[in-house]
Amino acid sequence: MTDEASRRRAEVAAGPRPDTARAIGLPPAGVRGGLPDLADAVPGGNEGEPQRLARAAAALDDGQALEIIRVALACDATVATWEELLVPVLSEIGDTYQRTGTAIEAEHLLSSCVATALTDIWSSVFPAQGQSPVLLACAEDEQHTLPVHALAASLAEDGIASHVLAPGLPCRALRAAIERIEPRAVFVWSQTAATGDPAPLAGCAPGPWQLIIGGPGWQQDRIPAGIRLVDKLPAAVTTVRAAVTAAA
Ligand code: B12
Repeated sequence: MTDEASRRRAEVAAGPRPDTARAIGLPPAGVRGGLPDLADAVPGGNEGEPQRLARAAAALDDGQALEIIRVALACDATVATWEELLVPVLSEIGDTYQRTGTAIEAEHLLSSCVATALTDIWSSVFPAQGQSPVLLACAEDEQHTLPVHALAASLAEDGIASHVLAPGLPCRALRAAIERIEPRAVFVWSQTAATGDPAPLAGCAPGPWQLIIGGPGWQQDRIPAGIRLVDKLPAAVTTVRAAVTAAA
C-alpha cells in the first residue's frame, strides 16, 4: 500500500462527512438515518468498510462512496475489493429492496460509483502488441453490468485489456462483435432468469475463442456444448486468462 493510499484509507475510516449528511437532512455517521437498517444489516461488524460504504450509499453521499471504493481499490486488488466490500453491500441493498421495496435510490447511486471506479481501472489498459483481445458483455436485455466491470478491472490488473459491451447485447450483435474483434475469450453475464436462456448462445460457439458465461441468471441445464460456466469472479479471471495465454 502506498503512503498516499494509507493516508486516504485512514481519512476515509474516520467516517462520512457529517456536513454532507446534514445538508441533505440525514443524521451523520453513527446515527441511524436514511435507510436505518442498511449499514447494520451488512455482515462483518459495525464499523468496517462495508458498513461505511452502506452508510454513504444510504445517505446518497456519492463523493464519500466513491472515495471509499477508490481507496479500497488502491489498497487491494479488484477481486478482494469486489468480494469483500462491494458484493456484501450490493447484496444487502438488493435484500433491502426485496424486503421493503426501498433503497432503489441507494442502489442507483452505489451502482454508478462502482461502475465509475472500476471503469477507471479497465479503461486505462490497452492491448499489448500481439495480445489476443477479450470481449466481455451482458446477455440480451441484461442491465446488471457491474460484475462485467469487475471482471474487466481484474483482468486489467493482469495487463489484459478487454472490449466491454455492456449492458444488454442482443445475441446477433454479440456474434457480429466476435467476428469483428476475433477475441480469444468471450464472457457473457446474466444476473436474472429473464435474461438467462443460454440456447441462443449456441450460435456463438464453438469457434477459435473460448465462450465463458457467469451469473446466477443462466439456466444451467440448458447450456449448449462448448460453453463454460464459471461461478465466481476469481474463476472467471483464471479461465479468461488461460484462454488468452493459450492463444499467445
Ligand atoms: C445493482 C443492481 C441493479 C442496478 C444495476 C446497475 C448496473 N449498472 O449493474 C439496476 C438499478 C439497473 C437494477 C435493475 C433491476 N434489478 Co437489480 N439489483 C442490483 C443488485 C443490488 C446488485 C447486482 C449485482 O451487481 N450483483 C452481483 C453480485 C453483487 O451479486 P450476486 O450475483 O448475487 O453474486 C453471486 C454470484 O453471482 C457470484 N459472483 C459475484 N460477482 C461475480 C462476478 C463474476 C464475473 C462471476 C462469474 C460470478 C460472480 O458470487 C456471488 C455469491 O455467489 C442486485 C442484488 C444482488 N444480490 O445481486 C439486484 C437484483 C439483481 N435486481 C433485481 C431486480 C428485480 C431488478 C429489476 C427487475 C428491478 C426493477 N423492478 O426495475 C431491474 C432489472 C433490470 C434488467 N432488465 O436487467 C433482483 C433480481 C431478482 C431475481 N432473482 O430475478 C435483485 C436480486 C434484487 C432483489 N433481491 O430483489 N438492479
